[in-house]
Amino acid sequence: MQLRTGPGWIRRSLRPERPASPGDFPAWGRLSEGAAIPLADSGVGSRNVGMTERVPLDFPRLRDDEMCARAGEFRETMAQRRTVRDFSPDPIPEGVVEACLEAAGRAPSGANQQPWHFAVVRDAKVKRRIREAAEEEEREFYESRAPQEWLDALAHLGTDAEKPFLETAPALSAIFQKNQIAAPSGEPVKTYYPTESVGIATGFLIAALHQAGLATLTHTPSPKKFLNEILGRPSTEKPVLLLVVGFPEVGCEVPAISKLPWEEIASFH
Ligand code: IYR
Repeated sequence: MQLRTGPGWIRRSLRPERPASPGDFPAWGRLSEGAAIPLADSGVGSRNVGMTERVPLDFPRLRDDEMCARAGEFRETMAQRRTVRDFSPDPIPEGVVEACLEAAGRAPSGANQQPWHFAVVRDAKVKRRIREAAEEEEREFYESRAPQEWLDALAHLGTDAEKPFLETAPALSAIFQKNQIAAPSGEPVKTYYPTESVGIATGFLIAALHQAGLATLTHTPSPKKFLNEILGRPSTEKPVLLLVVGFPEVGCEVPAISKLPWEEIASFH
């Protein structure tokens, strides 16, 4: 049984509640043969208070060859990911973004505080307001705020203050970082490693959207406080970035950039 102990806080009773099999309880899904994972807010992963119950870990141990195959397949999938700036207005099938957000919400976080909020915008009028506010910031950035060194570093991307994709793309996800959350008493408590946690969850989200067949752009107008106002988010939440989500425009081109070989980004000790 779940006990609500305060706004957004859930405490699990100490009696384990595992379903007999994944099919017996719709909130549980199959990760792979024999591995049941809780998908919805079943208490596992929510904001527990105090020491929680322990449950056995479902961890399917793969054969060595399958591990290699899967690692290679994921590498190929991720190698296909490109940041897109020209979006088609094609709508995203129902449920895709929602499932990807659920995947993002499975990211690890400091003290499992899950210090993130993803505000998804699909309404044309709200997208327009965001575009107008973002372009105002961007004009200042490109005309005066950005040092020449920064503009030089960006030159190869061909970006400017015009952000039509903020209206063309079918969805935007504004990602907010919570530097504090409410304790069961209602008192604000500090979150730990919120920047790292939100970065990891954002990575999960980008990977999930990509493997679901969607393109993204990590857009970072600066400053972004206008997002709190337009989306009605509290001032305690820091807007981190705007993820633009959709399909590339037909004939979309991307800069011919390359990624460093893995030998250059990793070392073994
Ligand atoms: N926010 C600006 C500038 C910009 C900054 C970085 I760092 C980029 O990788 C790309 C663009 C813009 O969105 O145009």
